Amino acid sequence: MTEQRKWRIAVIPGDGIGQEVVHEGLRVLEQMSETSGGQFSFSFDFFPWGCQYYLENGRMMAEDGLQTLQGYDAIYFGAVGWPGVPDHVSLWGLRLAICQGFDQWANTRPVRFLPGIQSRLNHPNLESLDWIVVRENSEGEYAGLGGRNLQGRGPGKEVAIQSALFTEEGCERIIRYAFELARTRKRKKVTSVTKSNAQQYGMVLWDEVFARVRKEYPDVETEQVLVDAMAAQFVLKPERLDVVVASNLFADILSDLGSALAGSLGIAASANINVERRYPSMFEPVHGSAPDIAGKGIANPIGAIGSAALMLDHLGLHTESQQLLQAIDATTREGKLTPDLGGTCTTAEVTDALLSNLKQIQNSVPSV
Ligand code: GGG
Repeated sequence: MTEQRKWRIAVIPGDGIGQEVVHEGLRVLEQMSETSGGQFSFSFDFFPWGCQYYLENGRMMAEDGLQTLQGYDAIYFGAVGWPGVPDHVSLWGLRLAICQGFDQWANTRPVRFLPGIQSRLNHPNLESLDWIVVRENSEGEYAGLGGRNLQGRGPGKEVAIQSALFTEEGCERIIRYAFELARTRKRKKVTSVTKSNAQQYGMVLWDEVFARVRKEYPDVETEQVLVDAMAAQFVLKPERLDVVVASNLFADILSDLGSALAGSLGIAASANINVERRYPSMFEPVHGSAPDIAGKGIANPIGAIGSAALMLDHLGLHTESQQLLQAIDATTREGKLTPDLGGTCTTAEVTDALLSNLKQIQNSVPSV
């Protein structure tokens, strides 16, 4: 464990089911701190930012929001987006403002096939599947470069340009991150995903950087695949996957596919990392605010709780992070599932079961 024992966490539940699942993640973190016997603790400060805040204040977060968040050890985030506020306004005003403002350039999204969950894949060895999507999180198609013009020419004449930004530095740091991550894993393989046959500037640059960096990692197997073929590989040859690195947009889409194949978007966790630790990193479930089920008490808390496990790992609580992942596995294994996974449990019932599994796991570990 690291020296630091008390962490200040900024909590932004955001919109819709973000509120519900973050509440569950906090229950887990609170129990962990209580059962640590004073070894570590968290203090949580809540920020009411999101679409309701926008409707009341004309902005998604406080004007000095980034300055305020800067002082925290980590950010625990729910979801953003709600009918009545255009999606691009809510996304850019909150999630992207934080990810880009804090240069959280590495977005890791593990795809885990959990026991007791019916996968959409017909695969003989589902529990052996385990891959992680590494999303470039600072530029690419999300650079926000472009504009709309020529409205003055009259109806039907408008033009919109949306440019993707690929910098050599941006490509290199995320590709290197993927290689370093692969080195910590059993399979030690990095698959780089682009569409460089069609995107002949930015993605060719990405491919060239990948070809250069891979030479420094002769111990890591590599593969370069076009995004369309990669989508097929997710479904048809998932055992070939280990670390999959891709641009902002491609990795977003592929990671949704991965978690849907694993059973539901509700189980997918993610970490937005400022690798240099100049700024706080942010941990959030991959899923959005899900207005269709918000307020019903049936949202799946596993994505948010898994994100809390990623946060623990980032803070140096590696054993606790592993224990939490084991508790997630134990809970799905015993069939404590929300309706998105074919179960009948409420959000709170899944967390109740998980908290009790976590206690058992912690008690079975001899203390040192
Ligand atoms: N917790 C993730 C979240 O709220 N996502 C909302 C969303 O629409 N994200 C799109 C993106 O970040 O690419």
